[in-house]
Amino acid sequence: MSIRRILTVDNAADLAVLKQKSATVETVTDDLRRLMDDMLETMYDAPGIGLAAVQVGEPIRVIVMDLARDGEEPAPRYFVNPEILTSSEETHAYEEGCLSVPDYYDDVERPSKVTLRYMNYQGETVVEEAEELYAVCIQHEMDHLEGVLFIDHLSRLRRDRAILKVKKARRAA
Ligand code: K1U
Ligand code: ZN
Repeated sequence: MSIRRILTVDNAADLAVLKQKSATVETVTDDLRRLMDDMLETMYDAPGIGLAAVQVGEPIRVIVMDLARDGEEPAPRYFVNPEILTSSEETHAYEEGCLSVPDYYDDVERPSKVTLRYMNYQGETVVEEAEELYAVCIQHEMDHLEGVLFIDHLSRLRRDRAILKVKKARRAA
């Protein structure tokens, strides 16, 4: 397993990749499982609670996630070709972050509950409901598969301010 570099919005070449729409995966192979293992290790190292393959430069429809809290057993989840089947009318605002927009957090409003279908690590099809942080995180990660960042849900002013903040932090580092 290896830790991959996470693409960030302050780098023009990285941003061009992050804005790409990710391609559908044909089958869950050992190569794909190796990528998912690397993604999980990269996410734990960051640290974060979710990661889309495009964030490590692989624009394919794959996501990893672990919502276990400090002190709980790790609970890795793997999503291949996830689709949202239903979304609740009810919405909820949550202060989101993104490893591709380091150290910037802002409120995004999304449906509170979604039903999703995906293939897991074994390539089995799963249909399940997501709510609370799981619903927030899967919608955030699925936006990545469409080339959408959480800051794209903000006003132009707040989005530009976020990118400027990341660029300034990078220059100061
Ligand atoms: O970049 C990403 O897509 C990962 C992102 C996921 C996410 C967080 C919050 C709301 C929606 C989606 C992150 O993991 S940002 C870092 C973070 O939230 C976190 C880091 C350490 C401990 C706990 C949370
Ligand atoms: Zn993100």
